[in-house]
Amino acid sequence: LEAKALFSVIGMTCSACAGSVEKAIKRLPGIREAAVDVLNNKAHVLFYPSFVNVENIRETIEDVGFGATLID
Ligand code: 9UX
Repeated sequence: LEAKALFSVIGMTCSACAGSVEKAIKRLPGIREAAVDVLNNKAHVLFYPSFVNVENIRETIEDVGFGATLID
């Protein structure tokens, strides 16, 4: 079954920032959908928990150079 996570992402200042975060999340295994919203500083992710978890996704966002906190 898929799970849903919403992250607060700190430090994105243009839409290309959001694009690079989205691309990095989508490169992980077990991601169904990733939508990064630069205006609201959010990342919405649908994923399969048997392949990837919230901390994997959070660390991936940070590896791209942004702060990430799970909010829901
Ligand atoms: Mo936009 Mo983000 O010029 O690192 S890509 S600020």
